[in-house]
Amino acid sequence: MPTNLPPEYFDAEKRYKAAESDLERIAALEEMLSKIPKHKGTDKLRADYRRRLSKLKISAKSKKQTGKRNSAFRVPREGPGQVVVVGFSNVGKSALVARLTNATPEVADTPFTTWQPSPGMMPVENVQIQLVDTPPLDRDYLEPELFDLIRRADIILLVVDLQTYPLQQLEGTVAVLREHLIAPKHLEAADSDGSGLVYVPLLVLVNKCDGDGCDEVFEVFCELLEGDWPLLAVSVETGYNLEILKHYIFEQLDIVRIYSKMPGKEPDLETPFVMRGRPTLEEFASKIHHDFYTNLKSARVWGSTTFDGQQVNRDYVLQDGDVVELKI
Ligand SMILES: Nc1nc2c(ncn2[C@@H]2O[C@H](COP(=O)(O)OP(=O)(O)OP(=O)(O)O)[C@@H](O)[C@H]2O)c(=O)[nH]1
Ligand SMILES: [Mg+2]
Repeated sequence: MPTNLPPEYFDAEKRYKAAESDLERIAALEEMLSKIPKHKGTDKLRADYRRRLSKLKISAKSKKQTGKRNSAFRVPREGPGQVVVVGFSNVGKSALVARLTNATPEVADTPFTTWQPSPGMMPVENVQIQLVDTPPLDRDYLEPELFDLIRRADIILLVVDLQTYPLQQLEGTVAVLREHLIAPKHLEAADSDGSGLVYVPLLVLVNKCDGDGCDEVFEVFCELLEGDWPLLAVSVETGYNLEILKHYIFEQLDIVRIYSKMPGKEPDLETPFVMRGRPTLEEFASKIHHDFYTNLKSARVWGSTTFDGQQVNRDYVLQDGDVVELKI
């Protein structure tokens, strides 16, 4: 055993020995490998570990194929939209979800910390939007179900680290997504070979925009970037631009908040019914209760495009902030 191994190697080795699953063993072994200095004296050790790693990966894959599907990768939707945070390792995905939501995913400066998706709810204005942290996409073995989750996302937040080759990270992440038939929505019109692809709205978050000279580095990044990308420089650490991010997500989801009112009573303006797009009165009624949908006699609306208490039809298109009184 070479004597010049760093302490991080031994931490990873401890995790390897304590691991209870192949996936944990793979993560620990990958980290051990990345911590071994590359020189002649370590050639044999590294080759031996690589062999062990590939055996483990084959075993993990075959177990996956025969075993039952991994339910941790099926994240039930909550709230008006599911926003999935993706990117390479160590870019700050978990830190972002931990900062903006009630979830507490592990944040660490060692690579490959996150193993499973974990959702949290992010308050924006008076609604809660779901953000989902995910394992890094630069891992050798990736759960196919991870891509099902990303494919169904309402918005993908693609995080890169401004301080570590952000351009390569962006290209690399987009390439991994594309291999799994996921592409950014804004490229759809120009895509000449888009057969089979699912286009998902995507925002690039250029994280770790803190520290000396980060504005200039961000400028250079933008200059080198080809094409028009929706992107936002942020710092999870300092909170820079995170309010803008929250409102961007809110706008992108096209959220419409409707407040219901009982006849003769004041509306409850604290807790809206949250819908998206251009919901009709009928759709709102069915969201409240099936009886309202089937037996609706009349409805009145207080809102920006109506006069107070105006009677409306079932096909009236509701606006954000409308107060609705249903009668059955
Ligand atoms: N300077 C700086 N460091 C940050 C920022 N955001 C996250 N970090 C640090 O970056 C490291 C990695 O953060 P994580 O949130 O664990 O990264 P991740 O993308 O979830 O990593 P994986 O789970 O391995 O995919 C941690 O040490 C964080 O404290 C930031 O805005 N600025
Ligand atoms: Mg993480």
